[in-house]
Amino acid sequence: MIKIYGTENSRAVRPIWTAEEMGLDFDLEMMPFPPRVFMKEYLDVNMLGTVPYMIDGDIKMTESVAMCQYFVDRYGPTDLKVMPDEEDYPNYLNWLFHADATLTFPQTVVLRYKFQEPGVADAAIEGYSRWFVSRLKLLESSLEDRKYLCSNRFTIADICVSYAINLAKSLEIHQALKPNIKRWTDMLFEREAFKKASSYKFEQKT
Ligand SMILES: N[C@@H](CCC(=O)N[C@@H](CS)C(=O)NCC(=O)O)C(=O)O
Repeated sequence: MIKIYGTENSRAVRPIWTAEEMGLDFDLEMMPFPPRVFMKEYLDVNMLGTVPYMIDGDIKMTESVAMCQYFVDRYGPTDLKVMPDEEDYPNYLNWLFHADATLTFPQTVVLRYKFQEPGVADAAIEGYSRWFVSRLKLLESSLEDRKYLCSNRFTIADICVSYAINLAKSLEIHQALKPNIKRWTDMLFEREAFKKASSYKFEQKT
């Protein structure tokens, strides 16, 4: 049985959403955030203390986008995956990497200095928020003439990239909701599997 460790509103939404879309059976452990502070025993499971973390038999993974790729590759066939012989395959790969290497990277600085260490580096909040918004150019212009990012259908590229917009809402970076991005995420976040993936909460044991 697949086991996923997560926290609310974290990148864990990506593999959970993918698993829900595919109807996979999985066991989910929701924790308080950040688990390395509020659930120290989690460091015995994942030494990095980050979420998500996924275990499937002997397989252990720490990267949310890679988990989505693993699910569609290992447990497909599914339309959520773009095949190497499809025209949009290079775009699919590019979006999967773009999701973190370009988009969520500046957001993590905002998260840290806005909510975790307020007062330590206030200038970084504004600077990295602006930098993030300027990095949305490619996404906004790509969505000008298409409903989904790749192959005219919903894929894990949409799941992985839209997490950055979900996070922007939590970080109160309202400028991220450019017209095409807003239309696209309004549609994606209405999916039942997304609503279910976002509904899982940590419950304190009494
Ligand atoms: N590359 C990892 C990043 C994981 C990551 O940094 N997750 C954040 C939450 S979205 C986290 O665990 N932060 C808490 C911490 O670093 O202690 C992924 O995409 O899964």
